[in-house]
Amino acid sequence: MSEALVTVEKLTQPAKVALIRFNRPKVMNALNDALCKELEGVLHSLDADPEVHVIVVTGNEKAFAAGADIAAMAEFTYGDVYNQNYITKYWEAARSVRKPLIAAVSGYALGGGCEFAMMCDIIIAADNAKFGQPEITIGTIPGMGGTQRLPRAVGKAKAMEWCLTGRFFTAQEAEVAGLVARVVPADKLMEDVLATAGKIASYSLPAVLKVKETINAAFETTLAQGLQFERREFHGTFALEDQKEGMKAFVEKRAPQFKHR
Ligand code: CO8
Repeated sequence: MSEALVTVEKLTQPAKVALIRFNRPKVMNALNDALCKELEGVLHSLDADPEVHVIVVTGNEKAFAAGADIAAMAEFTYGDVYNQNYITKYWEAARSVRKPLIAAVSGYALGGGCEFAMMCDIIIAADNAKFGQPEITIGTIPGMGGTQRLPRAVGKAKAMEWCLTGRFFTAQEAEVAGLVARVVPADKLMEDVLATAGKIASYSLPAVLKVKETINAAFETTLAQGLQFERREFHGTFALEDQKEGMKAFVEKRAPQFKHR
């Protein structure tokens, strides 16, 4: 049997956290169709798994993912990509995940690799990480959201410069620009990411899901609609047992015991 292109572990420490790793080390985790299909299945099943509250995605020390598999893509015709709904076919799965997705980025996150990291909810980068949208250097353009999510994250000036020149940018530049939540020493990346994932997983799951949904609404709505949505969801938390428990525990000066309902 061939080796899995993405590996999955459900961790016990921290609890309720799943760790996905891209596993094509010989080609810098280039994203071919087979890998994308496996990832789609894994994301669907972890999102539906009640034992998992937070999903971490990572690569290896050298590469998170160096983009779409260029050797495979080189042969595609317009008819192939259009008829097969290339990219949309597998990557809508990531967009529909309701649980928090954390990208732990070490090494290269280029093209589709950078774009997948941007689909995640939090990016934590090792200090050796290199991001980039180098599609222009191979005669194409970002196709997995780079031209849309990058300007939303870092503004037009940097998005234009990075997409038009294809220049790789460092973890530090990414942090200053607001693309990544935090930069940490490479040898501490997983420790830091798993501590973050564990903290989120320790909270009430419905409250966590509502935070993700309401923040994402900020990118799809007017301010007035977004505020109204937030207010309704905030009111909605008062129907949760976990809100009662969380506030009661604060008043009683003890740790809350969330039941995720
Ligand atoms: N696709 C296929 N193979 C790759 C890719 C890639 N994206 N990146 C690296 N490899 C392969 C190399 O060909 C090489 O293979 P081999 O050992 O057989 O020669 C191996 O990985 C190691 O790479 P290098 O020898 O080049 O290692 P270096 O350390 O010299 O350089 C780099 C590393 C900088 C990452 C370099 O390999 C590179 O520039 N890679 C291409 C980066 C790129 O242009 N990415 C964008 C691709 S286009 C894209 O992502 C479109 C997005 C929309 C679609 C997404 C759908 C999934």
